[in-house]
Amino acid sequence: MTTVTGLTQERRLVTAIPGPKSIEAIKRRTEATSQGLGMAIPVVIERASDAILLDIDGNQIIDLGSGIGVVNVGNAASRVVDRVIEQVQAFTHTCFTVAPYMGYIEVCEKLNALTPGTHKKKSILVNSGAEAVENAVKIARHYTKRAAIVVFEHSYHGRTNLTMALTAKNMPYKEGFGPFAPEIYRVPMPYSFHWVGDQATITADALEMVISKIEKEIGAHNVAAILIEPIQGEGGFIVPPKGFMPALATYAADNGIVFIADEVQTGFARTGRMFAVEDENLVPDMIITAKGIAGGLPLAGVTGRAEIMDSVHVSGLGGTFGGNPIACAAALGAIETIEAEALVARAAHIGTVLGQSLRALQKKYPIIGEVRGRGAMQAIELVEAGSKLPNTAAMNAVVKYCQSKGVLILTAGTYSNVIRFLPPLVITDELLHDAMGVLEEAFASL
Ligand code: PLZ
Repeated sequence: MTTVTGLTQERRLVTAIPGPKSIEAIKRRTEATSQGLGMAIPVVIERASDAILLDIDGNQIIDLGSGIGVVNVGNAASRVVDRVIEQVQAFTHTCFTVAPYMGYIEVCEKLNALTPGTHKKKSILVNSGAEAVENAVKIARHYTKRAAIVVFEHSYHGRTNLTMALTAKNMPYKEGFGPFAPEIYRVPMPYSFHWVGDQATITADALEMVISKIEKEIGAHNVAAILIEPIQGEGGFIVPPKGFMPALATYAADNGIVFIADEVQTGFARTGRMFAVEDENLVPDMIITAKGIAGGLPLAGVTGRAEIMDSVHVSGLGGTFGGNPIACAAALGAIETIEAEALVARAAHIGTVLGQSLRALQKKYPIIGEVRGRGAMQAIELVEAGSKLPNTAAMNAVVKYCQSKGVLILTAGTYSNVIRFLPPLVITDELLHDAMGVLEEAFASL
């Protein structure tokens, strides 16, 4: 694995975290940028390569977040960088709906081929996950001539007005930002850790509740789409019990409802499959991609059945920057990297390594209520020992400790008590073990 920036893949601290240069730079950040923007770690990054971030003080930090599940192929991956340089020298922009170019067409061909299902598919490209979700909803409504959208508890779909309405959690995403878009209906999500019964019972209970809500409170014939994350990301890596999603997809098909999988966080090899829905052989009518699609450049896609995607009139879809040629070149480089470096299998391997370490930790520390996830998308939910009450204080303390030792980890969860692991898929086993060692020290220090 080579990157252009070529940093050695090792953790190395030369100052405290944050170091003096970062402290000065963060003062400028505070002066220049809105406090509405959060910050996971208070260091300023100068370079990055694969799973290592180098800050302006010279510290090398292990990246277990991938910029929220984006640099799956590694930071500054060489195939991405090479193609970007070639493209930026050729041309930077035409607007695809003004004068088309091959990169956009090739990314759509790849999406149509890589997403599940052998039916005829078509795609569009946009700039962000939220914009892709908005377009999927627009297209589903246009196709079905229905308005209602069914979404789930604990879901996250973005920060634009429509996607805030689709997102479940109030703080920090929605507080004070309303009014929200209408015709969004929220239904229960089977969150096994907090529900009662075995997996089969939870699946049956959840399906009964969801379908009853759709039929009694909305009317199935009014529903344009069911929109679901195959594993909920920001909500806390909530994995639905086996059988839940396939049964929903069947219900959707029986009732003329478009079944949409939001694979923004789960997609592009993250879960040990190219797309998480493949785990249950599920074929969604539409699939939303972003984050990992372009190795760090802003790009997102909506891929769906050709008859759905073509139901929109000419010029009904678009946007100035959507599918920018540089982002498309990056996507082709990222997809090539996933294939050439067998990153789907690599994600599964990371899942095994992380899963083993985290379960061993759980045996020693009863505040780890659950270890869950799939592939390189793993999480631990922290509780008050002996209960299922959220332990936000422990989460914050563990994250802070890891940061101070040069390991960047991210949080999540409706109850703000989940630590999530989303490493670049090219991370070495040595770095993973090193990071897990620091995590163990963090729990020991509590
Ligand atoms: N759908 C499933 O995970 C983005 C949000 C980070 P955008 N998740 C990270 C933050 O704090 O804003 C996400 C997602 C799922 C949609 C989105 C939205 O993608 O590219 O951030 O718009």
